[in-house]
Amino acid sequence: MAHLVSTSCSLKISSSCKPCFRPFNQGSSAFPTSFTLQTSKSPFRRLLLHEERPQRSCEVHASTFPTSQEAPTKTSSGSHQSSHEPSKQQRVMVIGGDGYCGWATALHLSNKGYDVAIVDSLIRRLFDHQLGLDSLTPISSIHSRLRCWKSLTGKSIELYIGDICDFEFLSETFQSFEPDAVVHFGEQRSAPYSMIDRSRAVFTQKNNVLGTLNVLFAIKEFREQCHLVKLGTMGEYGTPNIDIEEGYITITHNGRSDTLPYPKQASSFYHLSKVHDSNNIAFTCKAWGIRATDLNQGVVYGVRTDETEMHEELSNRFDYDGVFGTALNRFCVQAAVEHPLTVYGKGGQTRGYLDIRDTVQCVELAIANPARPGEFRVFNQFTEQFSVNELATLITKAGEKLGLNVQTISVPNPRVEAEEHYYNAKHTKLIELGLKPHLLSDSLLDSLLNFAIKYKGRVDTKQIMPSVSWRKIGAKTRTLTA
Ligand code: NAD
Ligand code: USQ
Repeated sequence: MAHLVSTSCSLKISSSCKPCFRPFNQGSSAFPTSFTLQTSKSPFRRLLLHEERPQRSCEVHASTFPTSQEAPTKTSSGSHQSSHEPSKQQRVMVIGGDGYCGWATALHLSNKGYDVAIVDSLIRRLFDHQLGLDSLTPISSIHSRLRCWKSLTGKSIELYIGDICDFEFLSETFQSFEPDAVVHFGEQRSAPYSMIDRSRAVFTQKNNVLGTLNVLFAIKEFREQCHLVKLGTMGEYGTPNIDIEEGYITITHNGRSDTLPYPKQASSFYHLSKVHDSNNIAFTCKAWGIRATDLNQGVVYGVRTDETEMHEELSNRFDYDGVFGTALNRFCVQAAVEHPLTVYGKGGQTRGYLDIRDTVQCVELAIANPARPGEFRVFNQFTEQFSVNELATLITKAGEKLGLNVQTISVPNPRVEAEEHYYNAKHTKLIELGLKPHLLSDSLLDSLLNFAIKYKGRVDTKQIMPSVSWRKIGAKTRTLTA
């Protein structure tokens, strides 16, 4: 069923003018995910924005390590290249490479000498159209972005437009590109989006869980040695009243001990989709010897990276709305337009945060130091913890320095979450691999605020307040209006 969705009063998308879709799945009534232009039957699926490379010989690998216990005992970092320079032209497929984290990562890896392909259905751009949202920064089409990158650097990034839930598309993509590593960002990643109504909840879990399952099957079928670097989330753990470990915890119970997956207490249908992904990946590592790294990422902030800075056509997206915008980025934009900072509830909600420049660094480190066959490796990917109140205080101070009048309001919390809680999450494994964090400093906040001020003319203030309530979610398809 199609959604009639708009968060702006002026735009109502009716079924007569909605884009033409191919159903998500035969017989499925869930959210439509691909344009007819992009179906697996399309001969134009692989867009030739790159020079054709010579035919490579097919690598065949036997499956010899069915469980993590049986895998070789060398350390992950010791058994493979550990420098930042790929020793050979490693081929990295970036799924979700048109999105916020994926775009910055694809450029970074290309710049570092990896051979990169982007796989993306462009559905994120469609969500914006449907909900009447827009990035703070103007973003170019993926085709213009890649042309610009090629003309600036001489480096080609291959582009495969399609939905990874379509296994035929994904298999052809795998066979054509032959990745050594797959970085999987390609999911519906907004907790509020997943809580709009039943159909968005169903869509989120189908898109994310089945997409990831397809990636696992594609690796098993076509590239058994390929390393999966999967973007998970710190939100999988929830906010337990004990320290959060990196993936696993050793428990002694009734006199016996075991190291077990850390308990998961996700608090949205989106965050739950990540838990299901993690379970599926862990199982296939054991069963098929897949090598995987689950990057449990915290909330990302910032927009510039060395590569996106090179040209405005390469600009990354910057979401500030109540559905896709995340806390710190939203607060910067709110301060820039002198909208009160929207602290939900008591504001004691504490999370791990990281600069987008560290996202790209972490992914590169994970690729350069791959998991062993059969290993399901979990890294907590963030650099600092803040409560929402702490973020509001930091932005208020930084805003005042720039002459802005920054106020804070407590908005009734649209989510169901602890507003005052213990939070201490470990995050040492990426540092051990060499991560050099960009910590949130006054100068960084200044530059983020100045960036938001530069584009403040593009802000639609009607999109700032939250419009999705965890408690009011219903079965009926909702049309959001501002
Ligand atoms: P984004 O929405 O900007 O990008 C996701 C991209 O994936 C989009 O370009 C979208 O079109 C594509 N995509 C979605 N479903 C697809 C499918 N079935 N087939 C092909 N392409 C598909 O999101 P983001 O902020 O870049 O997040 C990327 C990943 O990182 C997500 O998995 C998210 O859960 C995770 N993450 C993000 C943050 C954050 O703060 N942004 C924090 C922690 C984890
Ligand atoms: N919050 C506010 N005011 C706002 C926005 C958010 O108080 O205006 C609060 C939220 O209630 C929450 C916290 O800030 O307690 C973080 O919310 P968020 O919207 O910044 O982040 P979240 O919904 O958790 O999701 C984002 C990404 C998601 C990723 C997650 C990492 O959208 O893809 O998985 O961050 S984590 O939070 O570690 O799970």
